[in-house]
Amino acid sequence: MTHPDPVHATLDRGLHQLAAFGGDLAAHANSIGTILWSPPRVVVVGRLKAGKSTLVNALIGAPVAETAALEATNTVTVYQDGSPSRAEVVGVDGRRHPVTVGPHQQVPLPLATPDIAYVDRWLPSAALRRLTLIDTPGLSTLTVANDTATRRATIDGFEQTRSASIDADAAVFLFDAAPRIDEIEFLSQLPFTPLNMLGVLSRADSFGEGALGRRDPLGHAAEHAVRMARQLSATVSTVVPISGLMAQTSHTGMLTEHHAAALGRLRGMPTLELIRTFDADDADEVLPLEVRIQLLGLLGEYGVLNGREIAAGGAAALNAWLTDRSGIGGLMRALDASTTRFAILHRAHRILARLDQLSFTHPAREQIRSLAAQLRAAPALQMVTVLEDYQRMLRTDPQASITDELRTVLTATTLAGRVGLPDDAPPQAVTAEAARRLGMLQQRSLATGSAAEDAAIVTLIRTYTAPTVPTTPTPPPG
Ligand SMILES: Nc1nc2c(ncn2[C@@H]2O[C@H](COP(=O)(O)OP(=O)(O)OP(=O)(O)O)[C@@H](O)[C@H]2O)c(=O)[nH]1
Ligand SMILES: [Mg+2]
Repeated sequence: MTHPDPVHATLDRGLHQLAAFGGDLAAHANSIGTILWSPPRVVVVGRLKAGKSTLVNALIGAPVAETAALEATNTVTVYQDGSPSRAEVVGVDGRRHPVTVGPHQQVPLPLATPDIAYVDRWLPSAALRRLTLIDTPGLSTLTVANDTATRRATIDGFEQTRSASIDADAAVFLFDAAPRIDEIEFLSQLPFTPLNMLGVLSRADSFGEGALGRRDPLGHAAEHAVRMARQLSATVSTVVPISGLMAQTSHTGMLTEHHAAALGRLRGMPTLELIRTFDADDADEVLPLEVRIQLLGLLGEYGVLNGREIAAGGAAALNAWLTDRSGIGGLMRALDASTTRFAILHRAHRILARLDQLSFTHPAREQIRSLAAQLRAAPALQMVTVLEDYQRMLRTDPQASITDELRTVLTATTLAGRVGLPDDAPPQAVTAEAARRLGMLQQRSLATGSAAEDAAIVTLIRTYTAPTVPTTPTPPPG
């Protein structure tokens, strides 16, 4: 398989070389190759009941993840494209237990939840061909067991116990109120950077005073998301306001003509009378109780209150309105941007780490080590080293100017941007600025504060002296 993206192509060539060393290295190359050629893996994390599973369903386009007001998700589940619909329950001991499960069934668990690392779930889905989605139990100090499952799969499992790790390339962090200190602390332990971690302000349809309040909750949430993005800029790239509920309803085919007709019948009813109707035990002549419950479950208060006019135009119109209001389009765009640009660098980092690991344990260590070094030196993978330095600096000194400088280099799409100048700056100005930055770095290298900073300075000096033109990777085949 060939790929136009230079990062993919370079790694692919490297893995072919690894396979050519012979013996069991062909099998290793194959197993590492699956990391390279599978769709980006996005993990959804956040507080208990923040709406994670609902959002996962919306993104998959099918109601596969259990969502409920009372029941909590209790296993980490990896949703990926594949036929037939099936699952494998992976124990914390690394053993896999295959189970059969229909497309709309819950996965039967052959182990007690504390013994489960995660569940691999396959189902045929076009959406999952582009993106593997990982649902996690909510973070909460009240449900220690579930919380542990998420932490184990996302943090502890990461480099040490590969069998128990979910290996995500990007993360979506969901919150419906200001994140707490312990949540921010959890995020800082995840192996992600603000470049591949996206914030979602969930339940936007009930934000603030909610649907019946004085302000439109969606507008209010959008404003708040801008503030949160500024506040959390050391953690997430952006904050997108979302109504997962409206997105789920409009993206999973749950909404029928019957629902639209029922809602359309309430058009023109004054708000107070509408509230009374939904609260009353004896309003069956207006709408039967079960229909009212269904409508609230599908649309939420906001959708019921504001979707009535549109509903009179039929289910397709109501569905389009829900999609538009839900904010899911904005989230998909942000996800695409972060997975195409930064998840691939993150993935390249994981592949090089696998090679490093292999070089410690394998008899052909010399050959593997020199292959890894050769790959790290390849121009297409120059940014992987910058990313690794950025990750280390985020852990040791997130406020340092070097950390900022690394981020500038990573996010730039032009040579001018890399040295912090506007993209259209003239070449002489770019050269002069690179020289100035080199001088500063050489000064700093005389008195650095940490090993991470030492390494970062070496990388930055290399970046400014032998710049390769930044490329915008194309998305993996889907
Ligand atoms: N109004 C409204 N309700 C939502 C939204 N998203 C989820 N809910 C409701 O909130 C409840 C919990 O949703 P889930 O998706 O199960 O939340 P979760 O984060 O997966 O919960 P845990 O897995 O238990 O941590 C359900 O009753 C959902 O219908 C939303 O955007 N708006
Ligand atoms: Mg859940």
